[in-house]
Amino acid sequence: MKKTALIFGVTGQDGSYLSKFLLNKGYVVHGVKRRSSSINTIRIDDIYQDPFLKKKNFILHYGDVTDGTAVFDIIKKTKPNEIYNLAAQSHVAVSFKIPEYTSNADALGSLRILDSIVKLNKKIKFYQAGSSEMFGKVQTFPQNEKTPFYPRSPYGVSKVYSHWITINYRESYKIFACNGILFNHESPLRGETFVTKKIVKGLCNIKNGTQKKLYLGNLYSKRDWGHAQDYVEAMWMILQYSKPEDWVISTGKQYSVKQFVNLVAKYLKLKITWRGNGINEKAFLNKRPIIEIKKEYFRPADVENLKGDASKAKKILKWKPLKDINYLIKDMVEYELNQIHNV
Ligand code: NAP
Ligand code: G4F
Repeated sequence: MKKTALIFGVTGQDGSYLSKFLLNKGYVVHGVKRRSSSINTIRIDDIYQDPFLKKKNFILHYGDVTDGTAVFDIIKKTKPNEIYNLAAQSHVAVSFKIPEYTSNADALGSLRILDSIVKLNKKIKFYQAGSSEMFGKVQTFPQNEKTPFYPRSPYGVSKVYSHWITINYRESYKIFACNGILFNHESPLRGETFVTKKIVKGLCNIKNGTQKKLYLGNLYSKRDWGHAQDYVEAMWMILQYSKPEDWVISTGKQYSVKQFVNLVAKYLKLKITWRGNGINEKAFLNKRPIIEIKKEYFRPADVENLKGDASKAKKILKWKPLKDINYLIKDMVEYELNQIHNV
């Protein structure tokens, strides 16, 4: 019998890659999308199936993790073997602007799913999309499953709640509920306001002459950036392991935002030079400033120094990241240049 998966957050970056990964494995995939006044399914257009087809293996349902009735009804109707909770207001800076909504979706959303699992079928396996943002003001370096959390945003705090409620339901009701603690992962499908996509798109447009300047915030923040395709495979592996546990997924390599800019510029053969300090730091191309710093892009509290230690997943799950930062940049830049040339 084919396995059935249910993905909350199917229209997002990871939802799109995970859907394709599971379809390739022979799963029937159900996805939950939010009602929206404009089309929000662009990332899954290539796997969309006519709802009137008799034999479908990719089926979409309207729902929202802030709506407990809908969550319960969709799980009841789709009877999944595995649930992946990827649904979240996932932008850290935005979480400072809409903290209450972020908490409702990112903290209580997971509770609503877990509680439905306990009421409907305790055999359903559950994956919670945890984040390295939970480490926040990092207490050890690099960070692994034993590193204490110190979240620095409403987003991070909400994800810590989801982490612990997942463990609490696992221990209380003996369900197969797992946390992935994933470090930043990017791709051509990354949302346009996250820093990697913003840099890639901005520099491609500058090279093409259709944008004059790119405005950024904290250039010295460091991240452990991987490729989303590698990371969705880890989500699946986590649910195939014999026991429900919690797992750090990362590359173990760290770059600053400024280094990421330099790597993208180099790939595009843009010879940029940096001058100035702090808010006045700028990148120049042929004496023209093309990157400037704006205080509006700094966060009330930032996470400055993330680097993961995924030894546990490497040793036990035999997971390893196959795509390094150079591949990631090539993939993102080539996609962006294609978009520009196809307009
Ligand atoms: P993303 O591109 O922002 O996708 C988030 C998904 O959640 C979208 O499908 C979005 O729908 C949906 N969503 C938002 N609010 C919802 C709600 N109230 N009810 C139902 N669905 C809702 O994020 P991603 O990068 O794919 O990340 C997937 C998950 O992993 C998120 O939970 C994120 O917090 C977590 N995570 C991401 C990373 C990373 O580096 N990418 C690292 C660690 C953890 P719309 O398309 O309608 O907005
Ligand atoms: O790309 P970012 O917005 O990602 P951030 O905050 O690390 O969050 C992402 O990764 C988390 C995993 O650790 C996920 F849980 C979360 O859902 C999301 O996917 O920012 C990265 C860094 C930050 O320190 C930020 O201050 O880049 C810095 N930055 C500098 N200039 C900027 C900008 N970030 C954004 N978004 N835009 C800027 O102009």
